[in-house]
Amino acid sequence: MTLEIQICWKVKRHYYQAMFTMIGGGMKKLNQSYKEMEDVLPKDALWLKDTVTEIDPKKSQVTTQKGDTVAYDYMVVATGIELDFEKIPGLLEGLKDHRSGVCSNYSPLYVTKTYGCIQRLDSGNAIFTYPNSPVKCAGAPQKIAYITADYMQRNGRKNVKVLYNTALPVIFKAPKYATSLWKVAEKKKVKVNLNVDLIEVRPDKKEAVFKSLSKPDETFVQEYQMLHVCPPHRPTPVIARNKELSDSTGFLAIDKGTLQHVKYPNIFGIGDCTTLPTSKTGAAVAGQLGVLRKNLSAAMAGKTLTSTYDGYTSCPLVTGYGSCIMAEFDYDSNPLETFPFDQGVERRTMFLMKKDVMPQLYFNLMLRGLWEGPGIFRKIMHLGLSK
Ligand code: UQ1
Repeated sequence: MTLEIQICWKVKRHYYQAMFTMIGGGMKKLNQSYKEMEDVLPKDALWLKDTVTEIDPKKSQVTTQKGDTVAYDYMVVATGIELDFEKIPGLLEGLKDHRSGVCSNYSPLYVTKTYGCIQRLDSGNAIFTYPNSPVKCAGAPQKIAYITADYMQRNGRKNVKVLYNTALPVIFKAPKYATSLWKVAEKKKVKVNLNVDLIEVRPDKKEAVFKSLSKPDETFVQEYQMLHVCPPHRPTPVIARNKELSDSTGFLAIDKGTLQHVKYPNIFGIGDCTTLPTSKTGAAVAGQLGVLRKNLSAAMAGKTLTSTYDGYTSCPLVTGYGSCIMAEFDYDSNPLETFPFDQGVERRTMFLMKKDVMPQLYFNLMLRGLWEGPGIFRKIMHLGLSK
């Protein structure tokens, strides 16, 4: 049997989005975060420079924007998640205006604006928001708050007040790291407001409007000098409107252990487009890769699927210029730490891992299929004593 792999994706640049926080903090440049798509795709796969507009799982075929029909025997869906800047009135207007103080590390279009906002900030409120929707890299909205607070402390700018306004009822999903982050916030004088959702930006007045999620009828207005927004996210329409493939949330309905579609055994899913109940990160994708490789191969060989994803995800929580808490946890938010020391404390080594090692690991190993997450190292470092 010959195996033909087709990749259907129109975008010409491939970004390592995990670097965007570092770009926002002025520690990396945008041109370090991407490579041209043709340089990262496997040479022996056929690249269709097109977009899938419809999937017909009953016929095992997809339709593309150019109007072609492409049949498949097996399909891996990796359509990611979309940013919904439009959902918040005034946000795009603020982002597009260079002097507005409104920025977002979430898009390559705006990430280069953030560091200028930090550098110019000398008084007033710096507000950082987390929306009322699933997001990619759930730590990113607060990492940039700590980086900004650190910049203010290092430069003696005492008149700046840093606020982290999150729609979530917790500072972080995994309790172990939540405890650490409350301490970081206190030390860095970052005021954390839970259960508050950004609903409008008024760039002309430099005002942000929030809704209280615990008291739904209540809204309040805060002035800002700097406003960093994590926009609401939405599932990709090609999956969300396909009721055969998605669940009620609009994400690809796959088995949380095997990564196989719940109705169509010749479809698998990976990453942000799926219903996998874990934090959406690049590290989670790394953890899913090995399971996908083994189970897809088994399915293609007509064998039973034996590999199970445990929900592994990791979030390098950068807490300033030189410190990082390396959170790693599973579906149940239990720590799954790689290193034989407590990763719940801020460390310079973990900061250097995040800044210098991870991009290399990603571009040189993971994109070549040679990195399936640190699980194997975790076992070696713990010498089989723990998980
Ligand atoms: C990881 O595997 C990974 O993929 C290359 C990242 O980039 C998105 C990460 O940020 C992290 C933290 C991991 C996990 C690896 C280790 C060694 C903790």
